[in-house]
Amino acid sequence: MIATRKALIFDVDGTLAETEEAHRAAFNQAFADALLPWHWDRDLYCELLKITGGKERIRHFVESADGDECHLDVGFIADLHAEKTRHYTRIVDSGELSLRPGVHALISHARASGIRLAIATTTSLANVEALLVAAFGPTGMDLFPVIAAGDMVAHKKPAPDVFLEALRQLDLEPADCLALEDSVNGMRSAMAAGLDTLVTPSAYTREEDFGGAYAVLPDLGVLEAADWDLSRVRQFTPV
Ligand code: XBP
Ligand code: MG
Repeated sequence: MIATRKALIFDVDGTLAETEEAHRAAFNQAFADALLPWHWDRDLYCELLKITGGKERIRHFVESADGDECHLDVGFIADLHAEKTRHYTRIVDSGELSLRPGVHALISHARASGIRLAIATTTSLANVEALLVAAFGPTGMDLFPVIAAGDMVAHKKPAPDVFLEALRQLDLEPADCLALEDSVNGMRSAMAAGLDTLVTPSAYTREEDFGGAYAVLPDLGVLEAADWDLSRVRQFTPV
Protein backbone atom coordinates (compact mmCIF):
# COMPACT_ATOMS: atom_id res chain seq x y z
CA MET A 1 0.00 0.00 0.00
CA ILE A 2 1.13 3.53 -0.65
CA ALA A 3 0.60 4.17 3.05
CA THR A 4 3.83 2.27 3.68
CA ARG A 5 5.70 5.23 2.19
CA LYS A 6 6.52 8.21 4.38
CA ALA A 7 6.65 10.75 1.54
CA LEU A 8 5.69 11.22 -2.10
CA ILE A 9 8.06 13.33 -4.20
CA PHE A 10 6.26 14.79 -7.21
CA ASP A 11 7.73 16.08 -10.44
CA VAL A 12 5.75 19.06 -11.77
CA ASP A 13 5.72 19.49 -15.54
CA GLY A 14 3.91 16.62 -17.20
CA THR A 15 3.22 14.90 -13.86
CA LEU A 16 1.02 17.28 -11.87
CA ALA A 17 -0.37 18.80 -15.07
CA GLU A 18 0.17 18.80 -18.83
CA THR A 19 2.12 22.07 -18.78
CA GLU A 20 4.55 21.84 -21.70
CA GLU A 21 2.25 23.32 -24.34
CA ALA A 22 1.91 26.37 -22.03
CA HIS A 23 5.71 26.47 -21.65
CA ARG A 24 6.10 26.25 -25.43
CA ALA A 25 3.62 29.11 -25.96
CA ALA A 26 5.46 31.19 -23.34
CA PHE A 27 8.84 30.58 -25.01
CA ASN A 28 7.42 31.60 -28.41
CA GLN A 29 5.76 34.72 -26.96
CA ALA A 30 9.06 35.77 -25.33
CA PHE A 31 10.88 35.21 -28.64
CA ALA A 32 8.31 37.35 -30.47
CA ASP A 33 8.53 40.12 -27.85
CA ALA A 34 12.32 40.15 -28.32
CA LEU A 35 11.87 40.31 -32.13
CA LEU A 36 13.78 37.03 -32.48
CA PRO A 37 13.04 34.99 -35.63
CA TRP A 38 12.56 31.86 -33.56
CA HIS A 39 9.46 29.66 -33.32
CA TRP A 40 9.46 26.32 -31.54
CA ASP A 41 6.78 24.05 -33.09
CA ARG A 42 5.69 20.83 -31.40
CA ASP A 43 8.15 18.58 -33.22
CA LEU A 44 11.11 20.84 -32.45
CA TYR A 45 9.98 21.30 -28.84
CA CYS A 46 9.71 17.53 -28.38
CA GLU A 47 13.39 17.32 -29.33
CA LEU A 48 14.36 20.34 -27.22
CA LEU A 49 12.61 18.87 -24.16
CA LYS A 50 15.45 16.39 -23.96
CA ILE A 51 17.38 19.35 -22.52
CA THR A 52 15.93 20.09 -19.08
CA GLY A 53 15.75 23.66 -17.82
CA GLY A 54 14.46 26.58 -19.86
CA LYS A 55 17.73 28.54 -19.89
CA GLU A 56 19.71 25.42 -20.82
CA ARG A 57 17.13 24.67 -23.53
CA ILE A 58 17.50 28.15 -25.06
CA ARG A 59 21.31 27.85 -24.96
CA HIS A 60 21.16 24.43 -26.67
CA PHE A 61 18.88 25.87 -29.36
CA VAL A 62 21.25 28.81 -29.99
CA GLU A 63 24.26 26.50 -30.17
CA SER A 64 22.57 23.97 -32.44
CA ALA A 65 20.30 26.10 -34.61
CA ASP A 66 20.87 29.84 -34.24
CA GLY A 67 24.63 30.18 -33.94
CA ASP A 68 24.58 33.92 -33.21
CA GLU A 69 27.28 34.43 -30.58
CA CYS A 70 25.54 37.37 -28.89
CA HIS A 71 22.56 35.09 -28.20
CA LEU A 72 24.86 32.96 -26.02
CA ASP A 73 25.40 35.83 -23.58
CA VAL A 74 24.39 34.63 -20.07
CA GLY A 75 22.53 37.85 -19.35
CA PHE A 76 20.69 37.74 -22.67
CA ILE A 77 19.46 34.20 -22.00
CA ALA A 78 18.55 34.99 -18.38
CA ASP A 79 16.50 38.04 -19.42
CA LEU A 80 14.77 36.12 -22.23
CA HIS A 81 13.96 33.28 -19.84
CA ALA A 82 12.60 35.70 -17.23
CA GLU A 83 10.24 37.10 -19.88
CA LYS A 84 9.21 33.54 -20.77
CA THR A 85 8.47 32.83 -17.10
CA ARG A 86 6.33 35.98 -16.94
CA HIS A 87 4.29 34.74 -19.89
CA TYR A 88 4.05 31.22 -18.46
CA THR A 89 2.83 32.33 -15.04
CA ARG A 90 0.26 34.59 -16.74
CA ILE A 91 -1.04 31.57 -18.71
CA VAL A 92 -1.22 29.46 -15.53
CA ASP A 93 -2.86 32.29 -13.55
CA SER A 94 -5.59 32.43 -16.22
CA GLY A 95 -6.71 28.96 -15.08
CA GLU A 96 -6.05 27.34 -18.47
CA LEU A 97 -4.27 24.33 -16.93
CA SER A 98 -5.85 21.60 -14.82
CA LEU A 99 -4.27 18.81 -12.79
CA ARG A 100 -3.91 15.43 -14.52
CA PRO A 101 -6.38 12.67 -13.59
CA GLY A 102 -5.86 11.23 -10.13
CA VAL A 103 -3.39 13.89 -8.95
CA HIS A 104 -5.78 15.78 -6.67
CA ALA A 105 -7.18 12.53 -5.23
CA LEU A 106 -3.68 11.16 -4.50
CA ILE A 107 -2.62 14.37 -2.79
CA SER A 108 -5.80 14.34 -0.67
CA HIS A 109 -5.32 10.64 0.17
CA ALA A 110 -1.68 11.25 1.13
CA ARG A 111 -2.61 14.12 3.42
CA ALA A 112 -5.39 12.05 5.05
CA SER A 113 -2.92 9.17 5.52
CA GLY A 114 -0.16 11.30 7.05
CA ILE A 115 2.12 10.81 4.04
CA ARG A 116 4.36 13.87 3.53
CA LEU A 117 4.43 15.67 0.18
CA ALA A 118 7.43 17.12 -1.66
CA ILE A 119 8.29 18.46 -5.09
CA ALA A 120 11.43 17.85 -7.15
CA THR A 121 11.31 19.78 -10.41
CA THR A 122 13.52 21.37 -13.03
CA THR A 123 11.13 24.23 -13.60
CA SER A 124 11.42 27.60 -11.89
CA LEU A 125 9.98 28.11 -8.40
CA ALA A 126 7.72 30.89 -9.70
CA ASN A 127 6.14 28.37 -12.08
CA VAL A 128 5.58 25.87 -9.27
CA GLU A 129 3.87 28.51 -7.15
CA ALA A 130 1.65 29.64 -10.04
CA LEU A 131 0.48 26.07 -10.71
CA LEU A 132 -0.11 25.15 -7.05
CA VAL A 133 -2.06 28.36 -6.38
CA ALA A 134 -4.13 27.91 -9.56
CA ALA A 135 -4.87 24.27 -8.66
CA PHE A 136 -5.30 24.47 -4.87
CA GLY A 137 -5.98 28.13 -4.09
CA PRO A 138 -3.92 30.76 -2.23
CA THR A 139 -2.43 28.24 0.23
CA GLY A 140 -1.46 25.76 -2.50
CA MET A 141 2.25 26.03 -1.72
CA ASP A 142 1.60 24.93 1.90
CA LEU A 143 0.64 21.44 0.66
CA PHE A 144 4.30 20.81 -0.20
CA PRO A 145 6.52 21.82 2.73
CA VAL A 146 9.50 20.58 0.73
CA ILE A 147 10.06 22.03 -2.75
CA ALA A 148 13.32 21.48 -4.64
CA ALA A 149 13.16 23.42 -7.92
CA GLY A 150 15.10 24.84 -10.85
CA ASP A 151 18.33 26.58 -9.97
CA MET A 152 18.38 25.39 -6.33
CA VAL A 153 20.68 22.58 -7.51
CA ALA A 154 23.84 22.60 -9.60
CA HIS A 155 22.82 19.93 -12.08
CA LYS A 156 19.33 19.50 -13.52
CA LYS A 157 17.60 16.20 -14.36
CA PRO A 158 18.64 13.48 -15.28
CA ALA A 159 21.26 14.24 -12.61
CA PRO A 160 19.93 13.14 -9.18
CA ASP A 161 20.58 16.54 -7.53
CA VAL A 162 17.01 17.79 -7.23
CA PHE A 163 15.65 14.52 -5.77
CA LEU A 164 18.64 14.31 -3.40
CA GLU A 165 17.85 17.86 -2.27
CA ALA A 166 14.22 16.90 -1.65
CA LEU A 167 15.35 13.84 0.37
CA ARG A 168 17.76 16.04 2.35
CA GLN A 169 15.01 18.50 3.23
CA LEU A 170 12.63 15.62 4.09
CA ASP A 171 15.38 13.95 6.14
CA LEU A 172 14.16 10.59 4.86
CA GLU A 173 15.79 7.57 3.20
CA PRO A 174 14.90 6.85 -0.46
CA ALA A 175 13.31 3.52 0.53
CA ASP A 176 10.75 5.44 2.63
CA CYS A 177 9.63 7.54 -0.34
CA LEU A 178 8.13 7.21 -3.82
CA ALA A 179 8.93 9.48 -6.78
CA LEU A 180 6.28 10.37 -9.36
CA GLU A 181 7.53 11.39 -12.79
CA ASP A 182 6.48 11.72 -16.44
CA SER A 183 9.75 11.68 -18.39
CA VAL A 184 12.78 9.46 -18.81
CA ASN A 185 15.02 12.34 -17.71
CA GLY A 186 12.96 12.61 -14.54
CA MET A 187 12.83 8.86 -13.96
CA ARG A 188 16.62 8.59 -14.34
CA SER A 189 17.09 11.48 -11.92
CA ALA A 190 14.83 9.89 -9.29
CA MET A 191 16.30 6.40 -9.74
CA ALA A 192 19.83 7.78 -9.51
CA ALA A 193 18.77 9.19 -6.14
CA GLY A 194 17.74 5.66 -5.12
CA LEU A 195 13.99 6.19 -5.42
CA ASP A 196 11.29 3.84 -6.66
CA THR A 197 9.73 5.82 -9.51
CA LEU A 198 6.12 5.59 -10.66
CA VAL A 199 5.81 7.02 -14.18
CA THR A 200 2.72 8.50 -15.84
CA PRO A 201 3.96 9.40 -19.34
CA SER A 202 2.73 12.78 -20.64
CA ALA A 203 1.90 14.04 -24.11
CA TYR A 204 5.53 14.81 -24.94
CA THR A 205 7.07 11.72 -23.29
CA ARG A 206 4.66 8.96 -24.34
CA GLU A 207 7.20 7.37 -26.70
CA GLU A 208 10.08 7.30 -24.19
CA ASP A 209 11.50 4.07 -22.76
CA PHE A 210 10.68 3.70 -19.06
CA GLY A 211 12.53 0.44 -18.44
CA GLY A 212 13.35 0.16 -14.72
CA ALA A 213 10.36 2.19 -13.55
CA TYR A 214 8.52 0.89 -10.44
CA ALA A 215 5.34 1.03 -12.55
CA VAL A 216 4.18 2.83 -15.70
CA LEU A 217 0.56 3.97 -15.61
CA PRO A 218 -1.53 5.97 -18.09
CA ASP A 219 -2.41 8.31 -15.20
CA LEU A 220 -2.71 8.33 -11.40
CA GLY A 221 -6.43 7.60 -11.63
CA VAL A 222 -5.34 3.94 -12.05
CA LEU A 223 -3.69 4.04 -8.61
CA GLU A 224 -6.90 5.41 -7.06
CA ALA A 225 -8.93 2.66 -8.79
CA ALA A 226 -6.51 0.13 -7.24
CA ASP A 227 -7.41 1.58 -3.84
CA TRP A 228 -3.90 3.04 -3.52
CA ASP A 229 -2.37 -0.46 -3.50
CA LEU A 230 1.04 -0.17 -5.16
CA SER A 231 1.42 -3.97 -5.43
CA ARG A 232 -1.73 -4.07 -7.58
CA VAL A 233 -0.46 -1.44 -10.04
CA ARG A 234 3.09 -2.75 -10.14
CA GLN A 235 2.03 -5.46 -12.56
CA PHE A 236 0.27 -2.85 -14.71
CA THR A 237 1.45 -3.29 -18.27
CA PRO A 238 3.44 -0.25 -19.46
CA VAL A 239 1.47 2.11 -21.68
C1 XBP B 1 10.40 20.23 -17.01
C2 XBP B 1 11.49 21.08 -17.53
C3 XBP B 1 11.36 22.57 -17.41
C4 XBP B 1 10.14 23.06 -18.19
C5 XBP B 1 10.24 24.55 -18.47
O1 XBP B 1 10.52 20.29 -15.61
O2 XBP B 1 12.50 20.56 -18.00
O3 XBP B 1 12.53 23.13 -17.97
O4 XBP B 1 10.12 22.40 -19.46
O5 XBP B 1 10.36 25.26 -17.24
P1 XBP B 1 10.00 19.05 -14.66
P2 XBP B 1 11.53 26.34 -17.06
O6 XBP B 1 11.24 18.58 -13.93
O7 XBP B 1 8.96 19.67 -13.75
O8 XBP B 1 9.40 17.98 -15.55
O9 XBP B 1 11.53 27.20 -18.32
O10 XBP B 1 11.18 27.11 -15.81
O11 XBP B 1 12.79 25.52 -16.92
MG1 MG C 1 8.26 16.33 -15.88
